[in-house]
Formats: sequence, structure tokens, C-alpha cells
Amino acid sequence: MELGDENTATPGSDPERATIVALATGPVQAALATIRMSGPRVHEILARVLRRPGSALSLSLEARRATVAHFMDPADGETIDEIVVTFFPGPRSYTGEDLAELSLHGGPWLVAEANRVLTTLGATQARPGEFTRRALLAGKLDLARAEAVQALVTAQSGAAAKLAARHLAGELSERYQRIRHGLVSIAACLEGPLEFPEDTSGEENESAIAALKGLSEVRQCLEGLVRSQAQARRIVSGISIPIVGRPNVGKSSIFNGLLGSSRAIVSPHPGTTRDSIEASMLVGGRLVRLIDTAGLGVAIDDLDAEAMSRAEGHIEDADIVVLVLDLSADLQESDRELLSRLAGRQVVVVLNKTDLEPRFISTDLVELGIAAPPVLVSVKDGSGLPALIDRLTIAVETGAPGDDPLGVVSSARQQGLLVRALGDLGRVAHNIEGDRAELAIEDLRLAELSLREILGEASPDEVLDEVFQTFCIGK
Ligand SMILES: Nc1nc2c(ncn2[C@@H]2O[C@H](COP(=O)(O)OP(=O)(O)OP(=O)(O)O)[C@@H](O)[C@H]2O)c(=O)[nH]1
Ligand SMILES: [Mg+2]
Repeated sequence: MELGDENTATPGSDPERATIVALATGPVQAALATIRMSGPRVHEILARVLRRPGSALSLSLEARRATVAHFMDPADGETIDEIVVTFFPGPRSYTGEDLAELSLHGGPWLVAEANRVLTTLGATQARPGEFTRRALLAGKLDLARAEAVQALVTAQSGAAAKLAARHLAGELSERYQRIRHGLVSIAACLEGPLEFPEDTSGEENESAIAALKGLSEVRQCLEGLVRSQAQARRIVSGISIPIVGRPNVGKSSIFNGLLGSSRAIVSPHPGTTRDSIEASMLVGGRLVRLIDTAGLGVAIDDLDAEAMSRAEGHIEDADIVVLVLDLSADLQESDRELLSRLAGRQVVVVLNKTDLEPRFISTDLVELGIAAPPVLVSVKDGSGLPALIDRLTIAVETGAPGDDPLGVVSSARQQGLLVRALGDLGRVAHNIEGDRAELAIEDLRLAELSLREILGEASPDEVLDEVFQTFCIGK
């Protein structure tokens, strides 16, 4: 297609809609930078800025094929950069409209200059997620898949990226569609006898039984998805591992040792750590949220009490707890208390300060109910930390739930709507059994509406605004 050709507008595209432009790669000095442009004027704007290298002739662009071009400022005819451009004519493009990707050299000045030229020629700066929002409006993907795009971009571990990729491929959307069709057919089941009341009796009973069976399957499916929230949190935000113990046992030292940096203050004064300090790291390829906490024991003032209550909160929410004991001090009542509170939880016990004279031996712990051998560490000598990482690797593997056949929902928005759908279904069985089919059908419709909102089919603009404002610009 020759740039500058007339009549290049995509059939069905809205000529009134703004042509948007954005840097799709990071705003940093890099080898390359990609600028994306989408909308009805893409072709016309490209015709004004692109030239065949070494000639003043306009460029011929083949659809979906990378082409080398000179990018120039039409105001003075000066070439700004030699670039590679790929043109995706609508509707076969990400946004469904004409879309171009311009690959420049990644100098911040070049990028700013190219952006200035494109906006001078009429392109407007894209808002966060606006390309994906247009893809949604063009029916290229549903809202659950659009959210997966952002989840993929922000994934911090292999597991999180894999989960997002599966969602983007539509695995979850298909499940939602199945639930939705299930709800519609249950309602249809109940509607039949209402429409032809004369020839019912036995049939009415049969359709009520079929409706109840379908309802129980749909509810099971929804409950499985809601239950997956904890697993989703572990995958996306990381497995939560607080390091707890009495004051001064070396929790912050171990935290720093595991991270390989001096994030937390270490001092000989008991009560050094007050606010919890969090850091992410990969353990055995899994994302872990390591949390250094305030020492637990007897609080001597309000500040102490507040710091300890925060530490206790982390124990409540923990997936795995690292309990640190000081081998150079006698075991104390607060150690015993803490241990008994952690019964039944996944705990890794660390005996720290092995470089000092020991005041107890690890077998003393058996009577306290610690079956697994503790990990012996001396942060001072740097010994035992690799063994602690090995133990944590085993713990994250053991605690990791397998692939959930029902699916894992990581989006808080989707989770909220699933809970709402389950709430709507709360009285449906009761109403079917009580012969109140109209009421049951009404609630089934409400639940179906929640499913449609998950998929973005019934989402008001404000909901879309909220979803897309968390997106990257250029995505
Ligand atoms: N000898 C020896 N000293 C250690 C070791 N680990 C930590 N310490 C020292 O123990 C003291 C307390 O260490 P921290 O890491 O601040 O202990 P904490 O448990 O975070 O203390 P709080 O934040 O006050 O609860 C510091 O003086 C450390 O240098 C160790 O393995 N051997
Ligand atoms: Mg500390």
C-alpha cells in the first residue's frame, strides 16, 4: 500500500475518534524504543513523516511487514532517525483500528522529538491502557483477558507470568462463559413450566430437579474460583514469610543475610525493629515476600505493644513462618509460648548465633514439639544461610497447592463479582423448592449480570476507567 493513497480508512472505523500515540517501551535510554500509534489518521500521519531511505520518495508499506524508513519532521524536512515501521491495517490489528509500531533508536531525545512531531500532526497522547481499551471495544478480547495483559506485564515470577498467560489465552474467560450459559439454561429450565402451565405437573417437578442439579454445579464452580484467592495471592504478591522471634535474636541480621543487602537496621539494642520491613525475592523460582518483624515478648510501652501487634498480624497471614531462637541465651517462656502458638503451621526454626557458647542443644526442642531439625546459623560467620535457603525452598514447594482444575482468579475485581454472584444465588435453591420460580429466575439473572460484568459486557465506563488506569501507557 502506497503511503499517501486516498481512501485508506478502515471500513467501519470511526473517523471522529482520536488517533492516539504513546511510547510503549520504558522511558529510559536503551538500544531501541517502540512508539505505538492507533486510530483513523495513522496512515495519513505516517505518509507525512516517513520517507524511503536515501530518497525523497514516499514509502510503500506492506501490511504487517517490518520496513526500514526515515522518520522526518515535515516542518523542515530534516531526518530525525532511521527506523523500522510495521503497519497493521484495521480491523486485523491489536486495537481493531489502523495501528503502527515505530521502532526507533532508544535515545530519550529521539523519542521525545518523534513524539512531538506525531502530536503536532494531530495524534493525541494515549491514556494508560488506551490501546487495550480500544481492543476491548473492538471485541478483540474481553475484560478478563484485558486484565491478564496488565498482569503479564507486571508479573514478578515465572508462576505469575504463566498464570497471566493462561488467562490471556482465554482459559478463565471460557470458564466464565460456561458458568454464564449454565445460569441461562437453569433459568430456561424454570421458565418452561411458567409459560405453559396447562401441561405441567410431572414435568414441573422434573425441571425443578434439573434446575437444582445445574445450580449445584454452577455454585461449586463459583466457590472453587472464590477459594482460589489465597493461591492467587501467593502466586502474584508472593508467599508471605515473616521472620519472628524474641527481641535481639538476630531476625534483622537473617533478613539482611537472605537478601544479601543491609535493608534492615541491626543493633545490639533489643527492640531495634519497630515497623515491619518487607522485601521480595525468588526462592526456588517462586516469589517470596520476606518480612522482618519487631521482637515478640513483654511490651514495656505503647510503641512496643503496637510494634508487636503488627508482628502478630504477619504471623496470622503467613504462609510459612521463620522462627528465630538465640542459641547463646537460655530458652525463655516467650519462646515456648510462640512455639505453641505456631503449632499446626508451616514453621522453619532457626538457631542463630552458633558462633557463641550454646545455652541449649537442638534436641531440647523436641520436647517443645519441633519435629523437623532446626537450621543452625551464624550470621556473624555467614554460616548456615545457604542451608536456610534450601529449607525455605523445600517449604515453598511443600506449601504450594497444585494446579487448580477450577482455575485461579488473581483479579480483585473479578473476585468481588464472583462473590456477588454467589450471594445472588444464595436463595435460588430455596425458591425453587418453595415453588417460587419467578424469584429464582430473577436471582439467576442477577448472577448472570455479575458474570457479564466480569467479561466487560455490562461494565459501566467508570469500571473500565478504574481497570485501565492501572495499566501502563502504551499498552
Ligand atoms: N555473635 C553473633 N551475633 C549476632 C548474630 N546475629 C546477630 N547478631 C547480633 O545480635 C544483635 C541483634 O541483631 P538483630 O539482627 O538486630 O536482632 P533482631 O532480632 O532483629 O532484634 P530486634 O529488632 O531488636 O528484635 C546485633 O548486635 C547483631 O550483630 C550471630 O550470628 N552471632
Ligand atoms: Mg530487628
